Amino acid sequence: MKDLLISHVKDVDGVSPVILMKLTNRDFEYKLLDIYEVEDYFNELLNTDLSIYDNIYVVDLTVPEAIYEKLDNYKDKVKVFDHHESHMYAKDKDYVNLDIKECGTTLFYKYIDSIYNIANKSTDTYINAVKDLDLWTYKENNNEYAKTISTLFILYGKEIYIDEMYNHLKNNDLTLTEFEEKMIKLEYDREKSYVEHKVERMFKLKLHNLKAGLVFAEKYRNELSEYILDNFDVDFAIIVNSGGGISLRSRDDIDVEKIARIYGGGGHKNASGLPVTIDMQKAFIKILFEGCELIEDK
Ligand SMILES: [Mn+2]
Repeated sequence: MKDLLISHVKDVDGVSPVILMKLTNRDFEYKLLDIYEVEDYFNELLNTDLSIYDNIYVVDLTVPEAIYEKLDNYKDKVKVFDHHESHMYAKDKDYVNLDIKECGTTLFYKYIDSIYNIANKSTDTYINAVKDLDLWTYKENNNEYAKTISTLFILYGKEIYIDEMYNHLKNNDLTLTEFEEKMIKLEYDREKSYVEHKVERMFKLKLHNLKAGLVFAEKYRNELSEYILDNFDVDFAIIVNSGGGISLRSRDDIDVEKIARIYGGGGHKNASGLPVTIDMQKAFIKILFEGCELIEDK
């Protein structure tokens, strides 16, 4: 028998549970999903034979309310671990572990370690870095290693990142290889020039009585946000990746989760996001090419 892990595809907090599962030596499958895929995936999954799984773990994803109606039938094998405010409606279910002060990976780690004893010095350091990265507290906590894993994730992509980090953790040795050191150095240089270039075209706007600095960018949303918050008189930063999503970042008491919610998103007080929907992209195309006609068949 095997386990099934379903987690978030987008970031280090979403993929790290895969690494933790590997450390247990259990036979398992995993599926990494983007937010907009969750509902369809579960509807399909719940129509298949789930008796092949001992355990089904869902991490760092908000499960839609309608899905819970069906998921309740499998509560002996399903466990959910999440930290999104938008998920709080499920907090009373005994197979759901929600805590907005943690991240998906830390919640899952505590549970998995209590059964399989995977903890060592490196896993503890690693898990803390994931949390500081995901909750955007690495700067105030001076957690350099959080920045390192963020860069490695960008450089390796998710599959290689999972393998490489698994090796580091299994060997209880987080020392970077010479190759990693070199790549990270190159990446920092590239990041610096990217950020400086992008903020040259920052837009400043007033939104719900707060001032925001907005840039269009495909990557380095955290680094760009930091730069904007450090160097401009704004309350929060908005990074628009028109092919992906919109990230909102703030510090201290500025609550961007509230703002994200108004526009159909969610997340955490200092780090939230909202989707760029297909309808928004269509509207954008129509602004770019006035008078064009969108053809629905590809
Ligand atoms: Mn997360």
